[in-house]
Amino acid sequence: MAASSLLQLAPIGPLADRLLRDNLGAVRLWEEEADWLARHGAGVELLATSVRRGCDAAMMAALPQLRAISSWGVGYDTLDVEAAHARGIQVANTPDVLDDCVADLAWGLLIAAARRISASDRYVRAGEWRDLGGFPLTTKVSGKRLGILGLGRIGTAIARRGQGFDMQVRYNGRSPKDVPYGFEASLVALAEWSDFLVVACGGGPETRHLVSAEVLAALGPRGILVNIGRGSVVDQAALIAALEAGTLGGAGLDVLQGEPGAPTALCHRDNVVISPHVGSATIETREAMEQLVVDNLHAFLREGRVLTPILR
Ligand code: 8YV
Repeated sequence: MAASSLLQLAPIGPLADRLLRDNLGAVRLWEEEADWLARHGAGVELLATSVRRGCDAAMMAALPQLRAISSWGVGYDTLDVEAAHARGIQVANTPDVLDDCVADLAWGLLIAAARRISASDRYVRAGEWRDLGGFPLTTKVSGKRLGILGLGRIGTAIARRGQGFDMQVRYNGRSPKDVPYGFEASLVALAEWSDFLVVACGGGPETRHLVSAEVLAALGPRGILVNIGRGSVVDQAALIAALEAGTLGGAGLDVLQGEPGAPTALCHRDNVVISPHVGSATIETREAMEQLVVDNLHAFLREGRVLTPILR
């Protein structure tokens, strides 16, 4: 393979960056001259990118010989998969290896929001435990009803953990699956039934604002929303309005519209817990994701097929 055949659009992580350069001769676009694409784009056959950097149709058009894209991250809302498939370009993401960590964080946020762990931690640190006495009562988690929007790999890992908390689990998604959890064809009906509604679907136009004002109203003043999918799935203005009106009980959010950063209207609320999009952000999982970016390219070079293709 010629050295210029593999193009890396942006840094991915220390392991992937090193292996892509040392073992696969990747050209790092961000270290090249501004006209590198125009001069060498025609020779690029393989592309490494990430869900953060993405790859749009314009980039693909600049790479007429492109055959495979290997992207870091399970999400593909920033990749034009349709444009790639229309040209027969295989696109790989990094599923499976992050399921456990994202599901763990969903549960962390769910419990933190219900039991107000962050608020009670602030209470202790501010000396209020000593000065004011006991913390206000919070909401029980075990034995409640768990609704999941998007029962893919991550949603399933969240559901499995729900059994350890003696929860009933139902879900909503594109279609019912052969699973031991009830399917609710309507998201409003699922929200009405749920004590906790966890968003575990991907982003993009298909899922934009699925969690609407109506869904939040159905979840209700004792209901808690958790989002570890994408900020775009939730109508954030409606979420803020519902929290302000007290028509929603609380929220645990790893992803937000307009991230990085969070609106003050969410930051100052004790019934909201926010983490900075860290679902997969553990040493072990990030390493596995980076390795899979590299393995997908090796598999394509060896067998003409990436290991974990996005099938649409
Ligand atoms: C990343 C993710 O943490 O894989 C994804 O799609 O959302 C996460 O694993 C995120 O993309 C970091 O920016």
